Amino acid sequence: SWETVLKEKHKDMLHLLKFPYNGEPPKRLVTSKAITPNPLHFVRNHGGIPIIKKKDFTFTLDGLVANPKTYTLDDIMDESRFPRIEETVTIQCSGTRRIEQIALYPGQGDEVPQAPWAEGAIGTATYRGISLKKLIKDCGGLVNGGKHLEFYGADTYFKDLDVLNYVVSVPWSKVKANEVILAWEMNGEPLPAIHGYPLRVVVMGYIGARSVKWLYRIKAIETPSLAPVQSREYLYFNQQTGKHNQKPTSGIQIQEMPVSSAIMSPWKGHVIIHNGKIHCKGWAYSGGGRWPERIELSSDGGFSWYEVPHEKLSKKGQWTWRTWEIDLPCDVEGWIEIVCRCWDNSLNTQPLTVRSAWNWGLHVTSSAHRIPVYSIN
Ligand code: MTE
Ligand code: MO
Repeated sequence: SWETVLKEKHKDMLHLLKFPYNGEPPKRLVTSKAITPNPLHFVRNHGGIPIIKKKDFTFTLDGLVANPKTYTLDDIMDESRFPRIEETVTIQCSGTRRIEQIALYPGQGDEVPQAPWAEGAIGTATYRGISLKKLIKDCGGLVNGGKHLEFYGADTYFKDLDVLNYVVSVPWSKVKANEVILAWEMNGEPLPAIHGYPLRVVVMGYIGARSVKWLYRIKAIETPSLAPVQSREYLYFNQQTGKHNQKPTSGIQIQEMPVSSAIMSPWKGHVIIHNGKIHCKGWAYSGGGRWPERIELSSDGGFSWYEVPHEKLSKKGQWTWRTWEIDLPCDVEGWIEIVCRCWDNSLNTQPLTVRSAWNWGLHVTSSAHRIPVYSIN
């Protein structure tokens, strides 16, 4: 599986964890393109990387559907049965920018839970596949109270003392809206093994955790999945919940990410020589089909804000991030704090401090991004 990492990923990927493999692109490359090249797309795994041959692959749709069926990849790709769709989608892990919450974590140093993601646990690709809705129809539709679709990944991981497959679910309403794709192609290439070859789910506008890789089964069920990834991980707790009183019922299942953004250049601690302007670049994203409408930067810690000019924003898309650049006016010397915040098309914006969004589990670090830098003249 390490060979797969070396073969498929860019040589400068930051390997956060070797097993299960978790990696993100280095800061200077996160926003080098509005569509992330495959070798630079972040990778989030809970277990190993299954190597599945196309000829050995079958996939079953069962549970609360009228006629459960098993398909080969050729069946799924048969254009006379299922129209193909192509969609550019940003996948963001709800752990993105977790390092900023870790910095405030009381157990820092000894037991930091979860992967220490920086700003690169987000990537954008054009996926080709079919709408899951068509496949449900092909199986005669949902019956007997079927309301959620549970996805099974072929990889396994340890949870407590059990060996489990990766399993999560999404509600039927999401599938019905044609916002769930079964994809075999990523940016014009077959899915890389590390991203789920031969078939993965892509759920538009939901956190990455719902986009199951190495898909081998979909089961129609009545309630959200009871599997641990859905019911015990990826929960958003409140400020009163900690290690002593954590229970799944006190967390909200994270589905759509709120609006967020990140400054990818300059870097924290950089020493800059500026003559009134600092060149900055980064990304902004909002979940649930909302998109970044306005991005603002401050060079004085958030007292005055400048809007990124529209021509410096990448194209708007319902399911995608926007990358941006700005020559940020700066009349501060010495200690400078660059801050970025985004407004989405529903006029949601970001909390101003990490502390105000801090939560047990260290998910959804969506506060305005703050980069302290220094200037010399
Ligand atoms: N699918 C399987 N089978 N196993 C996994 O561990 N991780 C999920 C999701 N799908 C995962 C999975 C999580 S938490 C994220 S953020 C995305 O995959 C990341 O997708 P990527 O690795 O293609 O970037
Ligand atoms: Mo994730």
